[in-house]
Amino acid sequence: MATAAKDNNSQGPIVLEGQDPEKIKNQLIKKYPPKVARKRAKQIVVNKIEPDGTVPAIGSNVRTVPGLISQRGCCYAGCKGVVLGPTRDIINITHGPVGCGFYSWLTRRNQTDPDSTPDGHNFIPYCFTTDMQEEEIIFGGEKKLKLAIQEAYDNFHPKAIAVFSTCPVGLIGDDVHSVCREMKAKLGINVFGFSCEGYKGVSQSAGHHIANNGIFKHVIGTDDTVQDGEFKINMLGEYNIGGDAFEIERLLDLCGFTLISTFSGNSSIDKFANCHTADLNLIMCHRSINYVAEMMEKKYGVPWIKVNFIGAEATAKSLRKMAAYFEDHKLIDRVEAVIAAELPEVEKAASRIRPRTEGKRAMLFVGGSRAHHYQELFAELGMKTLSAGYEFAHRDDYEGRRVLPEIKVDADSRNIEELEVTADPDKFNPRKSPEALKSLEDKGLEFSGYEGMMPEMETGTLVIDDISHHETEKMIALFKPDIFCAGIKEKYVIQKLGVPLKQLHSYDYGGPYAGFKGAVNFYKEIDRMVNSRIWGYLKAPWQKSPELAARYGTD
Ligand code: CFM
Repeated sequence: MATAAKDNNSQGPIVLEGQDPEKIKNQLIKKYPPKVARKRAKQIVVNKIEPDGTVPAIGSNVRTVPGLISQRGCCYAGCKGVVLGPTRDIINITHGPVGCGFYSWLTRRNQTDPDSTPDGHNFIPYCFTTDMQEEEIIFGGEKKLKLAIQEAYDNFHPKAIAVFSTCPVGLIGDDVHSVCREMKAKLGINVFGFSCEGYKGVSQSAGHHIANNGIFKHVIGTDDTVQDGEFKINMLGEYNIGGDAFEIERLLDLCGFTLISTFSGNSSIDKFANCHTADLNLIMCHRSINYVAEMMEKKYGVPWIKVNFIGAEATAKSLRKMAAYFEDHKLIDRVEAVIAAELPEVEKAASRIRPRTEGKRAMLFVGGSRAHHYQELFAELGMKTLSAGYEFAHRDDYEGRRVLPEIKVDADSRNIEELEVTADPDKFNPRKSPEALKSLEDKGLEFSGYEGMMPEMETGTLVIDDISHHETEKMIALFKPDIFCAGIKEKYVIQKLGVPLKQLHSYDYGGPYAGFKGAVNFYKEIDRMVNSRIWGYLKAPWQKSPELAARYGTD
């Protein structure tokens, strides 16, 4: 299989394609006013792996400078769209003007399988909103919200209704939580609200935290039914974009794991309620859901490990880690058998495609996980990551969780509630003794750990947090990468510069890219994109050699 990018660190500092990365950094910020340049300089870092494995500190999770064109989204998007949106049987009502509901309607490609819940509920295709008008902005929107909850209940009889606040709701002071409590008592179903106004926090990351808190307070641990099955796990931070969760579920099933709940790809509310009965939490996207894992460990005693199902090697490694945790020989053998059966097809595809992709260069600027995870797939194709960054991740996602104690809490983060969580007097049940955990750790299984993106990138690469449009254009002009990974807002601007853009949020209608079958899909897609001749035809013929010449009559 391919060598992972981190092996190259042993070669010592590698300068960005013969160019001094510090000079590149200066070029990116040169045009900014001095104050802005100083701020951006903290968020643009030349990667350097020290002998002890540490990396430089990077500025992140701070406000975007007004006027810079950012890739970021808002707090409401992180709460309603990202974390709760993929659950098919909760009715998610946007309390706000119609635009917020409309523009968050079916724009994220989280898939779901309604046939796997008995009642077949699937509300994802609907858009529910209170459609606030001037009248509500002036006189308050609580009455309209009550009516909306009632109407949604009467029409659909869901198991749960969640309410998401948009900016004006916070500004006028509607108390969505008391409305939800009242309607919960009236209707006899779970109704809960989120104060996830768009302006809270500096990005959608704040919305993740608010969503994690809400789901922990209102749903997790409310159903103690013990399910049949062995090796019970939850998958946290897998949102089934392009069918990724389906491929992961296929593998888990083949290996013999019992998936209690996924947060929140292909999920239903009943699974969330019951997830505290699992014996291990797996974190796929650390940024969006680490709070749930931490809180579940404290309250119920479920340990967590970091996994990654993006990349064939990473998938095999994650399955092995999971099997090691349960210390069951039959499970370990079955996992090995699944890996042995699945890998040949992946290796065949990689060896066929790799000669065409070897040495090509990628740049990845995506939310809070994928800019890291997808470097694995590019490495498997022999491609090099020149530069990468997150839109909204925190220092621990860049530098590893070891820096958590150093992270200063600023006013924006203080704005987000930190739940006080303690062991549940009845339901706390440590799944392994401290000695058993220690002995697994001694064998190389790391608990509650994530080493972050930068330690896995080469020394000398550029790590750019919350990249601006200006910096993006500069990077393209300076390096003309073979592929740029970002989202729909960036796609056509960058393609007009002659560089193919792979959407790593929505996958451009493709996917799945997780697991073994997903890796093969990705290899084929990247081969098609980086080797297309279309990019060479970008200059119109008349731009290269004009056939007509003219003179002004007055000359
Ligand atoms: Fe996690 Fe995500 Fe991501 Fe994210 Fe997102 Fe997404 Fe993303 Mo778009 S939860 S941090 S808030 S992996 S929607 S599925 S692709 S920015 S890198």
